[in-house]
Amino acid sequence: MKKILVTGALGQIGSELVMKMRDIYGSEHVIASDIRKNESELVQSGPFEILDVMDAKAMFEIAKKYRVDTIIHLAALLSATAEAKPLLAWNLNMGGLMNALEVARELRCQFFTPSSIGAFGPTTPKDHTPQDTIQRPTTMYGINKVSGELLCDYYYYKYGVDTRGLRFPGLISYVTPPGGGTTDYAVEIYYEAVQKGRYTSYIAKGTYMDMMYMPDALHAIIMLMEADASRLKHRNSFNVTAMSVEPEDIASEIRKHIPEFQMDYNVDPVRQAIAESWPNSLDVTAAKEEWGFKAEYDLKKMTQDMLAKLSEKFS
Ligand code: AKB
Repeated sequence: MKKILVTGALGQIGSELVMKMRDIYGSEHVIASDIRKNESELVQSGPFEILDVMDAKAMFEIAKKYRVDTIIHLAALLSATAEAKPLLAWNLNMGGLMNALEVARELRCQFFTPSSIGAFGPTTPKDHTPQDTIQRPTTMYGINKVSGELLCDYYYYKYGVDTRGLRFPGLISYVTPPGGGTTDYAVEIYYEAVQKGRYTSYIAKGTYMDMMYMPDALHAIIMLMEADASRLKHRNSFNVTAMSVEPEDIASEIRKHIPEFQMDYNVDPVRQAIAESWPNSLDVTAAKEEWGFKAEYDLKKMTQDMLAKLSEKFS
């Protein structure tokens, strides 16, 4: 049975991934860690350690103490925050990743860290963006993600560390809101539709970006980590997505359930520029062929579920 250390466990992905992995592998087999602690079920339901990923020694000690054989490294700043604090982003996103890879190398752990659609840039083909293509991002976050992909491949080729990764699109969930991302609007729109019946979008009408519902993202991480290594031609990182949407697409889908829902725009130039530098839609052929990626939720199914779950949450 795997013994897994998750960094950034209280974040948007970690807070759901830890619970799902505890169901699959057993509570004692999934060690959650984050720079802070809270009163959530995650902290109560299994091992939890306070860990600043910049502290290499502390990370090594925790991994050794629990004899982990898998590291899921999630602690990182998202795109808009990274753009506002580029130096901190470089230090945390790259320093944390390097520390985690070193622990994986020393303790012979399997390794996962997410990349992003942010790893692409304005010179990348925008539609059906291929798996292997131009990656010249113009954001600090994107530079971190491309460097991270290369670094993870380097640890695989040079040291034989079993590194695997996914290029995530915007992830939508009703459990833990994201913070500081460019695609966050696609989560906020559902919260505000349910709570206020209206939303002001900071991303302009007609701006397409890829999105995916959290259950599909969690399933994809687990499938990739369980995939037969001999089938993997790529490692870091696989394109994955479930839908390519713009704000009006989400608004129209919401109106099928909340007909009075209204949306207007107050475009944020910083996040709009980031969005425009990213692809409209990714090609996921490599993920399908090499480890059977499949998303269950399209915009319609995701909207039904998001609105039902949020209505329950705020009733
Ligand atoms: C962000 O918007 O920064 C993230 C991402 C697409 O990587 N959600």
